[in-house]
Amino acid sequence: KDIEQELKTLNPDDEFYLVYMPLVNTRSRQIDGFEVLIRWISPKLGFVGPDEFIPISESFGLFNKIDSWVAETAFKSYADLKARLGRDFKLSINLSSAQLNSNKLGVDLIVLANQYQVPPKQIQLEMTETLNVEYTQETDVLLKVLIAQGFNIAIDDFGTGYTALLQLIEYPAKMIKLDKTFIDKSMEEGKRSLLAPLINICHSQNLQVTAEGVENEEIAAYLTSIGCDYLQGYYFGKPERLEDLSFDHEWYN
Ligand code: G
Ligand code: G
Ligand code: MN
Ligand code: NA
Repeated sequence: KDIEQELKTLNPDDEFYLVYMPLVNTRSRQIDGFEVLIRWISPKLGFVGPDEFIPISESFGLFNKIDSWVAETAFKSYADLKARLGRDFKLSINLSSAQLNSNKLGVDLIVLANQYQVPPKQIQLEMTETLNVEYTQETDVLLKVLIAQGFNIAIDDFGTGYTALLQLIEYPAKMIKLDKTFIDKSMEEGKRSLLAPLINICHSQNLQVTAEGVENEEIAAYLTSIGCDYLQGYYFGKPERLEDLSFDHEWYN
């Protein structure tokens, strides 16, 4: 109730901010991009996590505002981040499933990418619960328009129960992101044999694979050995505000 009220009235620039989490390419062991995550500190409620406020914002139709703010703020930072990094990189943003039936989102993304001169091919759009929600004609059109513009679609949180393998293959995505809980389970003795075939199936369908929640070198090395394409996790970097990202690590060369 309070969350809803605060979300309705806040000025996003005052209360939201973004944190950036590195995406590491397993072949080069270099940073190839960042996933952008939203954070909210409310003067009244304190820190509220996205796990809590995103579902609420969706149920009250406030998500358009939040997604557009995230996209705009992330795209605005692209040129600066590219200059600091010294090369091009991918920006990955999470989209709310609640919006995937509206073409407002598509228009916003295209306009904003153009306005801030971010090539859509450098942008990855992560979608989760969508796969749960009905895949409507509108969703299909929206995704095809975005893909035609060059945007990349990723399926987020695979392994948490929402996505079936068949849906995965039919979805027009280029990337699948394996959730931390799924990676952790698959690393247990006796279960390791599950991961490599899954990665092979993805590759056979032209899907690249990102593993999330990588916390140490052992897991990183193992995932690399079975063909995982990208790694993400605290081992390579926690989500940090732009000004707190430090580029002196070996994976930033
Ligand atoms: O970053 P954290 O682990 O607290 O994120 C919790 C959940 O909220 C994750 O599922 C994440 O994908 C989602 N999330 C974080 N930032 C955003 C955002 O900017 N937009 C959307 N739609 N979801 C986000
Ligand atoms: O749903 P999504 O994968 O977008 O959520 C990303 C969230 O997962 C981040 O907010 C982050 O807090 C959490 N996360 C990412 N990497 C790690 C990790 O290596 N360890 C732990 N414990 N949490 C992680
Ligand atoms: Mn994500
Ligand atoms: Na997510």
